[in-house]
Amino acid sequence: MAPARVETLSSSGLESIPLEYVRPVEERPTDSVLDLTDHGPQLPVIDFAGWHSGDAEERKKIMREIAEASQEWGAMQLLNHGISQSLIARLQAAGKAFFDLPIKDKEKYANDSGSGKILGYGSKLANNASGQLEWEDYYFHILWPEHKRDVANTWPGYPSDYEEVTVAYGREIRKLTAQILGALSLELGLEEGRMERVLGGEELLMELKINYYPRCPQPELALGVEAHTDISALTFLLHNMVPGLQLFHHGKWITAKCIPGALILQLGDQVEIMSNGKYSSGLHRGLVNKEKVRISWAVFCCPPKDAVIGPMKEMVDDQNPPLFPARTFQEHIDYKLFRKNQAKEKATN
Ligand code: AKG
Repeated sequence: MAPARVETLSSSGLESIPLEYVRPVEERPTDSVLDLTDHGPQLPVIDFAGWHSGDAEERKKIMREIAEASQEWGAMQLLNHGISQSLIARLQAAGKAFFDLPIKDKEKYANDSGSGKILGYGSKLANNASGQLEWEDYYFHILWPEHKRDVANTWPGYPSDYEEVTVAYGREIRKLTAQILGALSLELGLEEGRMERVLGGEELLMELKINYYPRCPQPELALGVEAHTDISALTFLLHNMVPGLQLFHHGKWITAKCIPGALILQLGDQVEIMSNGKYSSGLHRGLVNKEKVRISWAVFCCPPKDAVIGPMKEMVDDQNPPLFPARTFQEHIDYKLFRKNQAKEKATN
């Protein structure tokens, strides 16, 4: 049976959310009316403008800032990242136009994640007895490399410029990925191309997930995305300037400020593993709200499924034993799913 779309629930005018969306007490956001005046610690903001300046000192400073944010937060906001604001505006307009379609038109692109067809329009399926769900619908497809994206069968066919703008955005994110991985490698004392090569080089995979979070009548009970670290190496995130992303920092959930023009960069598990814990994979979650639809665009940069990722040999010695086993990326995905299901089973027993 096709899962219920969260958008259908939201637009039905219901006043209380179905039980499957009610999070356990310990997961509920205590700050669902987000306090954006909080003057406490904030996600580091890094101005990338000087990267191409040819000034070696400026480049070193940016690399240092990226490495510090990667150790301390596992996430950062990047300003002047080199992707034009007009391209970003077109990408966002195309994604929004798709989600503005009536649900019956979006259903033509529905995935069937229960039977392993994960690409396309979807909503989370309850994958065990506890049946816990997230307050979002999404669209998920492969963005890169070109020979792995099946545009005709797995991308939205509407609006007409979706493919053109999304391909152009993918090309820009691919360049930025190489630059960030270069900075992270150099800061570990490695050769600039080292991490990118381990992650598959030309075969590095990029997947786009458009997260669509409808208005929620009880945001204090629900989550748009539950707390997790990304399985990817890097994740680049854009949003429609509606707050909701929170990062876990020193025991507290911090709401990322909405900064015009910024791109949020999250480090995922693969970078944490390769660096043997020198960089951290940031724990984060997504909140929803009563007033506004939130949309985010996440590009997950991942190794190919059969690439074996473990701590890089340069990161390991007698004083620094490996903190993680080497696994293929597919094994890592299975391991995380298994652990999550185990935790849920424990919670329901
Ligand atoms: C995810 O898609 O994995 C996210 O964490 C999305 C976060 C957001 O929407 O801000």
